[in-house]
Amino acid sequence: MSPRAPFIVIEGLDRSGKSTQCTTLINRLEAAGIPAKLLKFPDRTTTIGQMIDAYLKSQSELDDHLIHLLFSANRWELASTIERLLREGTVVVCDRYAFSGIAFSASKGLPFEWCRAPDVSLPAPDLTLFLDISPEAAMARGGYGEERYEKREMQESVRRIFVRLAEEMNGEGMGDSRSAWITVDASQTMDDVSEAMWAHVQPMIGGTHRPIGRLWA
Ligand code: Z5A
Ligand code: MG
Repeated sequence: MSPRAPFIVIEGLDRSGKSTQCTTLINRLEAAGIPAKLLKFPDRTTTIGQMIDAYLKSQSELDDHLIHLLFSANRWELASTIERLLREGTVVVCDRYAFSGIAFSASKGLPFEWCRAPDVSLPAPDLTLFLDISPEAAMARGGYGEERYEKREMQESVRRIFVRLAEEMNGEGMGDSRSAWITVDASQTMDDVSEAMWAHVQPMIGGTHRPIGRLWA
């Protein structure tokens, strides 16, 4: 049986350069002749995604629990597509995933385990690259402050929860859903960040015979 492609998630704080680096990574994979697909969460194009978009732009108000469930539902909308692509041999690169879901909602005060529950059993990434940057350095970058979560206290709390998730993902007790979580210093130049990421992606591009994992299951 031919190997399946790896599932790579890019996470990080706001303005850490996730979208920039996802595009660079996809271009690099395609230039090497490797089929690759970029997905982004929230996917604002679906009906659920449009509700999330209106909420993020403060055009609508939703209960904190409800918006959390919509973010998760937005991932489940694409779960079977992710699995199909991986089995077909297409590397899936995902701009944010369930970790953002937990980090942002728990920062608003919702219980951590309640936040995790709806994402349990989603396809698990084989590699999560976490772009780490201080909230101060992120704020100095373009576009900061236009959406509702782009406030300093929120970003500091989000960062603490990402650190907790990182420890868990690399820890014992994750069973089959254990996957590598690598923290990358996102305050470097764009080229240095993409080189640091490539060093972890390149060894995976031949594919894997490991079954697709289930997140936290
Ligand atoms: N959210 C949630 O609550 N629950 C969930 O389940 C999910 C998300 C999935 C929107 O996300 C919000 O949804 C987000 C989390 C919440 N909350 N907030 N705030 P989004 O992913 O759509 O957000 P975005 O609008 O794409 O912004 P971003 O992701 O925060 O930015 P980024 O992708 O990390 O950065 P970038 O766009 O690549 O770069 C930002 C700027 O910095 C740009 O001008 C670049 O040219 C510059 N840049 C990038 N890299 C560098 C370096 N290395 N040096 C200097 N300048 C750089
Ligand atoms: Mg982005």
